[in-house]
Amino acid sequence: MSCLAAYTWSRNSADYKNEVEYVIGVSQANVREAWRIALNQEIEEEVKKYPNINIITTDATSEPEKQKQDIDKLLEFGIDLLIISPCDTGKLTEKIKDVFQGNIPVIVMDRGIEGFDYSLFIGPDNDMIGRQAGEWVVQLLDGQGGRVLKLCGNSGSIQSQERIKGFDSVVMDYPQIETSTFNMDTELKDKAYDAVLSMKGSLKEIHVIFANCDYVAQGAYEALESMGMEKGIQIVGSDGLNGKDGGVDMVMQGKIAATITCPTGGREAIQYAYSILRQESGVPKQVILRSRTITKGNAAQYLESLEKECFDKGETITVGYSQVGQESQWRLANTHSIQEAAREFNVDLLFDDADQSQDKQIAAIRRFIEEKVDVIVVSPVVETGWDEALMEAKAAGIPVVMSDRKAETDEKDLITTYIGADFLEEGRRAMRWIRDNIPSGGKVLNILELKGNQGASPTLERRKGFVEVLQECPGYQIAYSEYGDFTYDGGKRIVEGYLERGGWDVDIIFAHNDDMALGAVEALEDYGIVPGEDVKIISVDGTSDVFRAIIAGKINCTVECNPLLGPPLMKAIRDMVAGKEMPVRIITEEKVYDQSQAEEVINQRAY
Ligand code: GZL
Repeated sequence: MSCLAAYTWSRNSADYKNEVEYVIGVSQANVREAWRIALNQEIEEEVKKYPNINIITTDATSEPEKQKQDIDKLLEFGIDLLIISPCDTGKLTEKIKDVFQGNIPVIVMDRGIEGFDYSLFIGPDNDMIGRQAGEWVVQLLDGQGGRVLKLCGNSGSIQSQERIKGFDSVVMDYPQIETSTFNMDTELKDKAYDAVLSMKGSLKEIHVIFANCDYVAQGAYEALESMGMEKGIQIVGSDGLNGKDGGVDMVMQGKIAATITCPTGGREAIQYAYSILRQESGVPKQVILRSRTITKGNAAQYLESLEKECFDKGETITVGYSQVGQESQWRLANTHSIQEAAREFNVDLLFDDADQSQDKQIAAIRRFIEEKVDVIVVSPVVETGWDEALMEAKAAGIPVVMSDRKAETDEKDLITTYIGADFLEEGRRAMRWIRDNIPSGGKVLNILELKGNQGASPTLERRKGFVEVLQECPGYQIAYSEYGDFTYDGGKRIVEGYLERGGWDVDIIFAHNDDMALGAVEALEDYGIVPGEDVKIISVDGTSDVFRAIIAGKINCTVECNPLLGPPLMKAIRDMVAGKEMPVRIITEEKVYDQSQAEEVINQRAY
């Protein structure tokens, strides 16, 4: 059941709360814009399936200060979980952090906030939406080039900026496409109408208008129509809402050439909220929703897909899983989690261990295709070189999921979903910990970097994130860096080699994973250097072995990288086979641990 706050406050809150097991507060930025109305409708529709949940919705009328008051009222009411679509990310971050740290689960929707002080983020990839719009505009201009007007409503908002940035990142590769921008401070249709009308004289050179939301696209169309110019200029919108005058409707009426969908996530928010309230395993940290390009050619089919009932018949699903190898404790825990979850989710798992060989992984993919599995999952040992094999899987009609590590492909739509960690953030967290806990004392401290295997996404991105923060910290430098392939022996070998060359001048070791850090510890001790004291050691993964080393004072910090991907992966696979729209990325929950809390948490560690 759901209601707007005004109605609820007037009732005896005890009754409303005691009627059900859970009350969820939904703090809306506003309930005026079409996209937000759609979000509300989706939440209310989904919550009908949960008789033990009531929701209370508040409307901040786009005012950050009012949204903070709304949150306080919801907390006073005694909600069990907060779903919030923030008016303004910067101004709500601290408030959301207070709620989360006050042990009320928080699901942030649509607009991301700084940091990770929330239970779950569900939203679109607005940069991707912009890129998809840019790709369609390039197609519309058919390589002939032309002039594009970017009509940007609410130009100060983060999602407008991300959409325009994504759009520009595509069209900038086509010098024959010239763009101009008209910024408006709101996304209102009438503002767009007046703006386009005011450009009458200069519209003759314009071939396409890109509107960063369908409301603006509608205003632009109506202005062009009033000047008899609607046939000469094509419009590409964003949001792709269905319903009358929504983006999909405008495409079907021929008013706009395309719209890029921006799913609201309302359904997923209630589904995950229920899992969080029941403390179920497998709830990720971020769910990034997929956007689709809707044109006259696929609009009807898209609308039909929305009506399709997704029902998991519980039948056995056959999954071919190509695993990197057995190089680390993390990998062993990851394999165990995948195999356990396969049994739990009624998945027949064909498991192949590639011993860190891409050739073996590609051979395994081809074997899975021959065996006509339902889904192929790959943990790619390196980021590139997958196009040919994945195109064969696509031709065979077998969806491919990337688990744990990412793959880059030239061809589009070869990968259905990525489920794993935010390696960039892991690298940033490692260097932030160094900055905050190892004062450089006016010197420049030397860092020895033990890297994973060359070309692997965790290797590339952990380094990139680490360096991003390092560049702001003049008291530190990477003095030496070498690939250790994520193995214990790799870490040991690099440190021994450095020691044997003489002149040990390293203050800090940053290891891309725990196994290499532990190998480094052995090498240091063999040379009479005290690890954790003479040399501070920071690693990534958070395995039990490293927790024991932290408690023994030999390692100083580990940045968690969750290997327990089995439950969210198998749940996503069952959803996909049942016909549900798959998120484009599912990112796992991760923390940072050091000597101040290692002893307290080691017994809770699952790997
Ligand atoms: C990270 C994973 C990395 C671990 C290593 O998701 O791919 O590979 O950090 C593992 O321990 O070998």
